[in-house]
Amino acid sequence: MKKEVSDLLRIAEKFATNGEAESVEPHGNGHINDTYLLTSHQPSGEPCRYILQRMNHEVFRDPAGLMENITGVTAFLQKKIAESGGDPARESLSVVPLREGGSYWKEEDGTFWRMYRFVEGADSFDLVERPEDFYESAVAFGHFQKLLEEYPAESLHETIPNFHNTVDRLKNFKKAVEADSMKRAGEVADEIKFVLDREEDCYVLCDMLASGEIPLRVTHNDTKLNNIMLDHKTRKGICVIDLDTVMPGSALYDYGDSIRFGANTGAEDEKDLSKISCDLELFALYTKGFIEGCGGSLTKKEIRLLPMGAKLMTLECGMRFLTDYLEGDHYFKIHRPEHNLDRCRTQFAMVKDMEDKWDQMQEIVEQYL
Ligand code: ADP
Ligand code: GN1
Ligand code: MG
Repeated sequence: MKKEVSDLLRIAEKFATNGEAESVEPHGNGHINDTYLLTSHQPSGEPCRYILQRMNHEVFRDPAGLMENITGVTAFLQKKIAESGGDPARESLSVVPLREGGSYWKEEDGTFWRMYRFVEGADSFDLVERPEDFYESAVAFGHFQKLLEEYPAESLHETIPNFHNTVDRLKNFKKAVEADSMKRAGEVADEIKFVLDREEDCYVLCDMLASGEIPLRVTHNDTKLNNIMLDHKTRKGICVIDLDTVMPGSALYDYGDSIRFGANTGAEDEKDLSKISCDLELFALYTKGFIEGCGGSLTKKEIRLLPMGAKLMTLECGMRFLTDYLEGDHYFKIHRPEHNLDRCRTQFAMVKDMEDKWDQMQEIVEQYL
């Protein structure tokens, strides 16, 4: 479903950009949407940049509901940021509307498109280059959640039902093993066993949310490092992006997913598993930043459960990569044949390392109780 540049420019023209769209090229390393950088020139000659995205409507079944969430959340954030003296145009995503009105464009071929203003003077990272960056991302993700504390959760569409319901993910994983549609289960027997040996863990957060022991909050749910823009000058987390999964969830999801990705000493798709481990210094830095960013809103129970959040988000993500591999790689974008299997293996190696370091992880979080 790849589009020609001429088509992309034609689609871009539907949106209320400044000036005429001039060039468009693929951008970023997201696994879900097709992302392009669009440059236009204003009459003054000044370039102006935008993000043009094809929303993955196989993953997000209700693009209209998704965009309603995003326009609602960004408007809410912009108001809050302005009230506290910040710059709403840089510190929040801004949706560029269609010239004819509306927040997204539906092509005749059934694809869905949207546009954001490009957050200038900032970068997103696929690996932690400097520990301070990881700390700043934690402050920003924590603060993001704090800002959304009063957002009317009931108005949010559930863009992917049961997104971080680990029990439901386990059920789907077992179905994929059972069906074995690609005849791949035999070669990944060790990975399947890894999950089944940890079946009980999958219930921990779901049960606590159901019993009210930990609160349901409005959370981001996809807090990997490349979903935050760090300011070039200040290196602060200036803007949280990729708001497709903002939904009711647990603070432990946001915390855990960041640790899963950013505290790993290797890349998410590293083939050499000896490079994979949970860096405890990064773990401690992120913990400090996230608790600070949340501004006192985390309960003691949540703080105590932070290591469990990290472990479960990592196990869940590995299970999702493995499920996709067993089902024939339909969900996550892959760039080589066993990409999802490689990704699954790094996640499980990270889980194993966290289990070995469990007491130290617990000690790190306990100083905040
Ligand atoms: P996906 O859901 O596929 O991960 P994202 O919305 O995260 O898509 O976009 C992919 C990448 O594009 C991001 O990691 C980031 O580098 C870049 N990006 C997205 N939105 C913006 C924006 N408004 N300004 C600058 N860069 C952006
Ligand atoms: C996807 O969209 P992106 O690339 O930021 C996925 C996350 C996974 C992540 C693994 C909507 O995130 O849940 O944790 O890949 N997003 C969706 O890298 O499924
Ligand atoms: Mg992303």
